Amino acid sequence: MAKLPILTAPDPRLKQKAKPVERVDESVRRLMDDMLETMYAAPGIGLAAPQVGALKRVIVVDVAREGEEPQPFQMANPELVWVSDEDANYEEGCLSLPDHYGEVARPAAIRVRYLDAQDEIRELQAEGILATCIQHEIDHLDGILFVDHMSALKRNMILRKLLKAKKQHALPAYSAAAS
Ligand code: GNR
Ligand code: NI
Repeated sequence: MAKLPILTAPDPRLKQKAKPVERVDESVRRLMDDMLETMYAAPGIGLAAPQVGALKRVIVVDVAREGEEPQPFQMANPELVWVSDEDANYEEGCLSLPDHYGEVARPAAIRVRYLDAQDEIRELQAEGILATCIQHEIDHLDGILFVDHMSALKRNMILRKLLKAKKQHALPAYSAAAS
């Protein structure tokens, strides 16, 4: 397995729509395994393939807490086949928006259909943080970040800060000379 670099916003690759996987073959399984390793190392509770620069509809999730039995899910082509009328609010974070958090309302319970690592069709009913995390990851496959669910004011504030941090990181000599 290999730990992969995680893209941070703003990055055009995080705004693109990912392509469905035709079949979960050895290369998709390797991507799923690398993504789980990357997610655990971050650490995070979910990761979508576009966050590691792969524009494929693949996500991994594990919302088990430290000390609990791990509960990893590896999903290709995840699709919501049912969502509850009731919404739930969670304070969300994202490995591609480091150090920024915001409250997002999403359906409280979902049913997701997907291909597992063995290329078998499965369905999972989820609620709580698992339901929120799966929806957050499916959003990534459509180029949507959690800040896109917030007001333009909050979104732009966060994105401006990330852009500034990125410029300072990329051009330390220039920034120092310019300031
Ligand atoms: O690690 C993560 N935590 C999190 C918390 C609340 C709602 C969603 C998430 S997912 C995030 C990892 C990530 O960026 N996945 O795309
Ligand atoms: Ni995210």
